[in-house]
Amino acid sequence: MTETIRIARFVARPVIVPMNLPLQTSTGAVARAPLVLIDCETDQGVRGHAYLFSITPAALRPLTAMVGEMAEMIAGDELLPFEIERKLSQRFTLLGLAGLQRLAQSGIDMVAWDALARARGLPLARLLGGAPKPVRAYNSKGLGIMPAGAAVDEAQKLLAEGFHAAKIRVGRPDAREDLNVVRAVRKAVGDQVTLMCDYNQALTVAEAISRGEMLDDEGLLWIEEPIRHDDYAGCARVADALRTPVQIGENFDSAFSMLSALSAEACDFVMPDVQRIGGVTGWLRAASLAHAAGIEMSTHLFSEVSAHLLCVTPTAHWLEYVDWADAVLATRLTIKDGFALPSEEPGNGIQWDEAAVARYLVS
Ligand code: SMN
Ligand code: MG
Repeated sequence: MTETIRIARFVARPVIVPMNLPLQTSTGAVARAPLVLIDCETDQGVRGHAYLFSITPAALRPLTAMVGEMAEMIAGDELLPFEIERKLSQRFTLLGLAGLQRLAQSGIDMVAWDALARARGLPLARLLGGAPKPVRAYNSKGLGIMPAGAAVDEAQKLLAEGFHAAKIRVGRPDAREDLNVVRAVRKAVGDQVTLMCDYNQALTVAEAISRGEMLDDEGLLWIEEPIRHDDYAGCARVADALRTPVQIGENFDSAFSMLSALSAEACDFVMPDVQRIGGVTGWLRAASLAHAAGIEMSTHLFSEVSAHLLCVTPTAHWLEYVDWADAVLATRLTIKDGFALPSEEPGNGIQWDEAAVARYLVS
């Protein structure tokens, strides 16, 4: 007999935590991580955990409030992520399933799946029908926009943490500066290391093509978000013009957006973000699309949950590793020889360090 598990309550707490390395992108700096820590307690007292990243502190309180309002709509319901998704998507259709609404709903979904995994005593990957296994990972927590010398030092530091891959942020005002940095890092780390680059939407289509051609012989695994994220026709022109694969996806706000991108042949690889694609549920739907399209799928931020998700992704490519929630986590994703090792502990790998949470709580 399967027991029915019900949602007793949710708790959403805003924190702003220090980052080990601040990150300068072409569109702004991320120096502290504003996070909404979400707990979901079942009627049997099991607690699930997940967090959202509001990117800017300005969005932290509204996002926390949104999670709280949404949580009230499903308190007492059976703990069934697909049913929760159906209910919340219906209730919010007229407002629009995007922006903070989307993040909040993804957070509710992630924490619901975690509570379910813990209630069943299974790691998330096993609950989803797979098993925790090593996933290829790149260290993405640094290599922001910085001078070549600093980038070389930082690349060596990032690789020394057990990685064989790292991502360089590009989009400096002078294109030659980007090229100098990519070449300096390549020279310092050698040919065996995998390097990607990320423009964070900085360019026009014409700039993306000329700057992309400039980087085409540098052996980069991908060029990420060269232009505005939702200009799929423009992305397709860029992808068509370049030999280096074009990567997009962190801004897909559902599997439907990803389908539009794939239909437009906007990119060579995809990397949905679990807090935008619709949590674990949205991820599974996107993973099926990538499988059907025969396209490699990587993750974006949220390394702990994402490591489990890659284990059940048919076209799993790379895990993006960042440690931005570390200050409030009691657990750490294990990194070894270029791979992340999701754990066999029940749940998604997230456990709060409550003393640290108390320290960084935004009142
Ligand atoms: C990124 C996204 C959001 C915050 C910081 C950095 C970047 C990445 O686009 O892909 O890591
Ligand atoms: Mg990116």
